[in-house]
Amino acid sequence: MRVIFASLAAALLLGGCSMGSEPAENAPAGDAGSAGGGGSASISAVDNEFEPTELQLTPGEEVTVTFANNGEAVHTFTSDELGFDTGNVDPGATAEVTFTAPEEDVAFVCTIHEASDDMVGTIVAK
Ligand SMILES: [Cu+2]
Repeated sequence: MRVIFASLAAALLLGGCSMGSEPAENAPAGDAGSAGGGGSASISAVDNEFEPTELQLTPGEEVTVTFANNGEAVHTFTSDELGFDTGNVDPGATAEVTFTAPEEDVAFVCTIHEASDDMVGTIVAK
């Protein structure tokens, strides 16, 4: 009994505010095209904002995000918290970053336009 109560308490602590909206299992079942088991997503930049500004990712999943710069200025796709940074991506170029999707919402930025144009977005744990 004591063990069960301890587990419940731990689950409550870890669950935090995501309780109630968290799917028990969200494995993509029949993705015939991907061989690696990780997820993928894409995002682009224009001058000067991200499109879209939110990326919904499955927490704990290793995901490769392709970042396309569709603007005429240099942009980056960067999150210090998640440890990825495309560095400067030239107009018309793409870059990929791979990271583990976070359990909670985490911001990403363009380091060049974060301050001047509020060029930021959010990775949303779905
Ligand atoms: Cu930018």
